[in-house]
Amino acid sequence: MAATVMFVAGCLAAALGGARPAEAVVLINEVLANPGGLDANEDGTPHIFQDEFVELVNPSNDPFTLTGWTLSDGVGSRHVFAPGTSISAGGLLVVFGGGNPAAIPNALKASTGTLGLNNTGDTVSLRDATDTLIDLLLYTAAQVVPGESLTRFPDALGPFTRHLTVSTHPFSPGTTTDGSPQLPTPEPATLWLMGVGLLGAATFRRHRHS
Ligand SMILES: [Ca+2]
Ligand SMILES: [Ca+2]
Repeated sequence: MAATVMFVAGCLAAALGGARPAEAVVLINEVLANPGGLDANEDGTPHIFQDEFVELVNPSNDPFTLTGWTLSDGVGSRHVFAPGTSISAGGLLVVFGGGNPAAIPNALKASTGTLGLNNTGDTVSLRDATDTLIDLLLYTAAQVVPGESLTRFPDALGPFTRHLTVSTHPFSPGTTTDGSPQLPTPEPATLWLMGVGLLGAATFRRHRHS
């Protein structure tokens, strides 16, 4: 019986290890401060300010509405999220400095017309509608590589790292580092592992009683 308990516990631990924290709030997930002549918003025009972006991620299992939330650089507020702006469960949302990011999934343009991300270092902060700080990225000039973003890896969970160290692409606005529109969903694996655990326990019991 002890072996059965340990087997099931191990499966549950493995399943929980890959689960998203249900209580997590929206986070800053990726920042491109220096587009480096690349057309990150895919509007056909490389632009030193318009192609800057800040990507957010919602690691929770429920959609989240960002009404009145703000994105700021070291100077002040650069974007206010319009009423009803939502980010899906496990989804991403990206704010570009400007241009026409129509080809990018879940993309917006900064409401002030710029994100103002300095190449020499800056702070990017996400605040809720009551101006409470939710997430902050402080980067230095040494971390800014032209044409390459800083991204959390794994998406939503890990620390910030250079995008090309975890991907063959220099950035991934609106998607995870591997190009998915959603964070990986642990539910099917969780159910599968729990199923294996229960099957294992049932088999073990049958053998004991036979
Ligand atoms: Ca562009
Ligand atoms: Ca991304």
